[in-house]
Amino acid sequence: MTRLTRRTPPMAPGIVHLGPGAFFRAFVAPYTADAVAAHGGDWGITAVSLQSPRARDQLGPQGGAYTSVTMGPEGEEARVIEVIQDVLVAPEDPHAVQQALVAPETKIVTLTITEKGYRVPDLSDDDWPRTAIGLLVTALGERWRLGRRPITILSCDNLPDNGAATKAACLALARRLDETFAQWVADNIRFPSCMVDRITPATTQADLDRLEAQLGYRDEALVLHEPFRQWVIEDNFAGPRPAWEAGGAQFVRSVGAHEAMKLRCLNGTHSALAYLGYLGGHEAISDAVADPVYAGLCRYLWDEEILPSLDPPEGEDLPAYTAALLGRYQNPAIRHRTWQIAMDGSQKLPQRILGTIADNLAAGRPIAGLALVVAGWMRYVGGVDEAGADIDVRDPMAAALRAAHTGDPVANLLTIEAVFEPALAGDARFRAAVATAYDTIVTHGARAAIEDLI
Ligand code: CS2
Repeated sequence: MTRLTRRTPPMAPGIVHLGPGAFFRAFVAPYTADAVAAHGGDWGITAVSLQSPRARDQLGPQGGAYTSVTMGPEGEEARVIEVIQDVLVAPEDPHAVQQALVAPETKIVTLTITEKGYRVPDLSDDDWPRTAIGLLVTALGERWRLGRRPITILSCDNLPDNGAATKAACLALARRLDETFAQWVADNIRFPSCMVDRITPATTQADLDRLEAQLGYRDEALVLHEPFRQWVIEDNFAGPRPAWEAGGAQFVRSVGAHEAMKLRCLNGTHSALAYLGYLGGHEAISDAVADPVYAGLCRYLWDEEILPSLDPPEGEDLPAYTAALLGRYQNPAIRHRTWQIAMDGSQKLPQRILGTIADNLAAGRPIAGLALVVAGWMRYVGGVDEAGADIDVRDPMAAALRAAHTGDPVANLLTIEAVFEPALAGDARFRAAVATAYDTIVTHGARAAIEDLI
């Protein structure tokens, strides 16, 4: 079968993107294609892989072209996206990456590097220039020395205040290098926050084979995603930007309320379904919510514990938002594995679950449901499922999490300050709720523990 190849001429580059995985291909790139289709502009994307050569091996032979497949309950729709102009692999060619970041035509750097990608590297670590923050700050230093125009760095990861978090990480490193430079970064580089949303499961080999038969060509870089997408962006750019509103992006003064709604309602229940669903034997989100107990868990968490913690963002109706979310989870065409969402829980729990718990405790509201999610995570990271089989726990802290499973795992895990703030970990109501939930899961199983709750 023939391989997909690019049909349109190259576009002049304007964006460098770090982390060209499935979410980028299902989200930032299609929005950019919409912007260019509607309003033109030199917004070709230079994609940079920070670790593996996979994206380059997939996209390179296709000239950067790939297919974005919308998977709806009523069928599929394929669209070829051709905004990626080049794919670089940072460990292989750090010089080319720096050149792209420093190039005068680069106006925006977009990031999908996952929660753990924002770590501030240690200068005593030889590897620091190869981390995401190291690459960015090195390039900003070069732009500063050369008097190049300021750029915008747009984080598209699921972190609260992702712009401020990126700025803080870059400034922390820049200050260690040169105070004057750090001040230039603070004064000139813009770091807008944004809320991103589109459910995008990892593409499997079986997906590639099935779509090849349907499309009539082979596409190694293809991505599958749900029809829904939402991008709310703080209107804070250092220079020109693509007309992403052509694809429906909203530009607003402040995205905090949107971010909290999405992280707590969607990602919070996603993590709940990931840990408790995996333990209950559910492979995918759609399988879990087909079980009334797990759908009931989502409704319980939203109605009793999450919505009361939120200020509704302008233009959003929270009960309608969560009702639509359940519909999105039920989409049978999307097989989003609980195991995939369970990854990196130590990096995800604080903004998805623990902040809501802290707010509820402060306001005297209930926390039993969210405490059950924390207990589900604790049970999961022990690395053994309810049938006694090993769980492949993927987490930067996996070894420490596993090691905590001797004696009193709940008490041990609560001492990990990178996950649990001491004030929360020390709250007797929280400790008791998590300990009770953990015992119920261990004794009766995750599903029975949910039935008990709802
Ligand atoms: C998921 C998210 O993998 C995960 O942790 O919760 O990737 C989720 O699918 C997206 O945030 C949806 O926008």
